[in-house]
Amino acid sequence: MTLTDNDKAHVKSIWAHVCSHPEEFGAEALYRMFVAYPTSKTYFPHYDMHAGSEQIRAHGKKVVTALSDAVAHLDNIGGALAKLSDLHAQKLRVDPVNFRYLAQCLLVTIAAHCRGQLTPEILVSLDKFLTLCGKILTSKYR
Ligand code: HNI
Repeated sequence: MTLTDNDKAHVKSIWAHVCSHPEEFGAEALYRMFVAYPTSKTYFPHYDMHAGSEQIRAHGKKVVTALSDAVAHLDNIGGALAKLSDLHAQKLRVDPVNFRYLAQCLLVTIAAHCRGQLTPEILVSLDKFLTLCGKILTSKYR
């Protein structure tokens, strides 16, 4: 899967809203994932699972910041996410299905806060981008 120039422009335009509030968007998406897909919680046994907990906020910020780095390098997302790709495949060993869950919850969070800006066309491009990031983060599994 590749992003067209149109996709790249769409992703950059919507991400401008997201990256100005990384902790808020990230924490809400993570909390939504934990509630909607409880099996995803098994990777975070050490976390306080209450909405807005310090750990969820800190981790949410890290996730969105990593995605912002990918948005800044849309022509080389693999390079931008290379270290995280090693970490998730070799150390964390997260079941790939969870990347779909998180992408879904990020989309819902962005839809809830960016309403008018998230046109159907931008939604398609953003979904492609998040799917691509998930593919890259699970590409080194063996
Ligand atoms: Ni993920 C750690 C980015 C999906 C489980 N993850 C990180 C870190 C970043 C990150 C950044 C911190 C690395 C560091 O400290 O060096 N994760 C991302 C991104 C995505 C993603 C960009 C997808 C878009 N991670 C997921 C998913 C799960 C997941 C879907 C499981 C449901 N990640 C983890 C766990 C850690 C982690 C577990 C360690 C967290 C901790 O606090 O110990």
